Amino acid sequence: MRFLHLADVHLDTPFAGRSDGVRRRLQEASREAFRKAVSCALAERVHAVLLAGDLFDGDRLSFRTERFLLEELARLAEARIPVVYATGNHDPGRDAHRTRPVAWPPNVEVIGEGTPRVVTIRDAEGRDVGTVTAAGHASRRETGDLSAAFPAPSRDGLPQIGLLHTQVRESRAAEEHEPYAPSDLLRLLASGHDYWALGHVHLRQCLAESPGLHYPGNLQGRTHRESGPKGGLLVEVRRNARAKVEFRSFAPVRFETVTVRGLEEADTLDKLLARLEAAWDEARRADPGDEGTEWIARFRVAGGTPSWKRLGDEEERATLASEAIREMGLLDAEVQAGPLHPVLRVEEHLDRQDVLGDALRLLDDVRSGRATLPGLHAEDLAGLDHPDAGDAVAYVRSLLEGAEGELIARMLGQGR
Ligand SMILES: [Mn+2]
Repeated sequence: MRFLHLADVHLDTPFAGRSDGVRRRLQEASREAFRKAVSCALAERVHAVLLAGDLFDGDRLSFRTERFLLEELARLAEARIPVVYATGNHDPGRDAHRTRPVAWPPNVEVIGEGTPRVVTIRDAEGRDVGTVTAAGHASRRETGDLSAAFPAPSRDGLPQIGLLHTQVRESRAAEEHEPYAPSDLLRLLASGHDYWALGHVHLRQCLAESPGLHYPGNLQGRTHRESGPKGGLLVEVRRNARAKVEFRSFAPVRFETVTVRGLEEADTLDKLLARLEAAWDEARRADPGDEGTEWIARFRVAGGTPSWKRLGDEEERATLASEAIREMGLLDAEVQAGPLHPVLRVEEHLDRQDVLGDALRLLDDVRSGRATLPGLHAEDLAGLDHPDAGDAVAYVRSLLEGAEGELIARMLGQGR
């Protein structure tokens, strides 16, 4: 059986806090990503499209999205491609469907209750090609393990797929999401299904290959925490065999963050802009995106610079960001201040016989590994639970990056 696995489309996300133009573009981008997914399903002649919850962001459904959704689902109906949609915590079957009626076409199977339902998938000629077992969230706060009620797969030789919006406890970035309908990796692995089409965690990831346990991630990134290409998974699965899983990028807008250093010479707006552009171009050379990708950039400026005071000012950063949008053809941008300080020569202060000299030498010792970090307990370090933080010592070293400049600036009264 071949199918397209999508999750967390979040149609009609409000994108509050952005300008009208950007907000409208982002709302359209979610629809556009879904349209591309439907086109992919048609072009690849899949047997089914599986939606693993959070198709909608909230109760409200805009007229535009209602029309759009029915048109896209009709394209699939015309090609006789069934859609199985299991609801999530943002679009629970009992609590949200009352407030948000949709005239679902007959090719769409909506599963909005926790009782698992078994759907037989047939190809365009009417032959059985696989079985999808799915359960949905009835309320906004499903706290039980919905996978526990899934029946053992039938023994008919057809591929068996589980479809569920769930927080698998062992998944990466799970902590960014509410622990609704939590499930255990081991239970899913032992369930006898060939593939679990999961939704809820917005970070695309493979939890297991055989049986396949996959989160496709959300269809269109919504914040800077959701970077990288976004889309769906094209899956081919046979009974008792390893599934073939291929990522397809559908999101027209991407969120990316770059850190900009080397600002020692940047004493004018144009020089700063040139540094932003150079850092951005370098990042895009490594990861150019799809043709026509639109970008929302976050520039994190850090280190020693003659512009450090201006960059500390929110209004100045907003001006720099709007210049970057214009110059670099970005959809949107923001400039964030990292640790900024005046341009200083650290070496000139290293031999001081005072607390500043001591502190600088200590920093140097920590960085070079000469000083151990005694009594460093992971639980005392805020932020260490971040997935990229690494071990405690590496984490502290990363925090101390550029600290000398800030220390000198503050202790010699040149700080803010
Ligand atoms: Mn979601």
